[in-house]
Amino acid sequence: MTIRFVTSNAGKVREAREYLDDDVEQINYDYTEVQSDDLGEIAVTGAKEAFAETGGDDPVVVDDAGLFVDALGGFPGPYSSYVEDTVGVERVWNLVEREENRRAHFRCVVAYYDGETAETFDGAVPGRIVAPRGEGGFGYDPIFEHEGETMAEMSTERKNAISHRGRALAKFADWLTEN
Ligand code: ITT
Ligand code: NA
Repeated sequence: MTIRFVTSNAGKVREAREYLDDDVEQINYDYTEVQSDDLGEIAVTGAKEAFAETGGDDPVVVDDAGLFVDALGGFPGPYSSYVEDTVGVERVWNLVEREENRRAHFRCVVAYYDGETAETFDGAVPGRIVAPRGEGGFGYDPIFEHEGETMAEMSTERKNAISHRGRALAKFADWLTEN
């Protein structure tokens, strides 16, 4: 089976390819991101729209993720993409730099839709915000540290083993095998 991963983010596709046995094809379709605090709702709505608008029979997957910083009341959360594009990750570190509590977590929801069945799979990973380190990964990876390493310092395999997306992909892969 081919899974059509609807995203503009090649980093997500790289991680999914390393995780899933199925073929993963990137589809650059810009689905509507509904305004919601619920990553699952955003992803399912996007998956249904992408399936309807792009044609084709292969199932689609949409992945909605975000960084939630405790000391900032969960910011940037659902606005993570906008914040990365406008202020950038270095300045998110600057916002947290003087805080005593630098805890944060990443969340990810993978939504699957095949024209009939819609399913979501989620994952989260705790960590802390640090000064940028590392060249790998993408997005907020350089400022997100988990067990002593930033996600940008990890191999894709290591990131998948512990990350929000890896956990969501693991549930998704189990579900695919059972269905
Ligand atoms: P698509 O919506 O096209 O899939 P996107 O990069 O905008 O691509 P999201 O809205 O899910 O994807 O991502 C929200 C932000 O969080 C965005 O700035 C990403 O770079 C970042 N992000 C998502 N997953 C991440 C990860 O595993 N590590 C670091 N940053 C991540
Ligand atoms: Na998104």
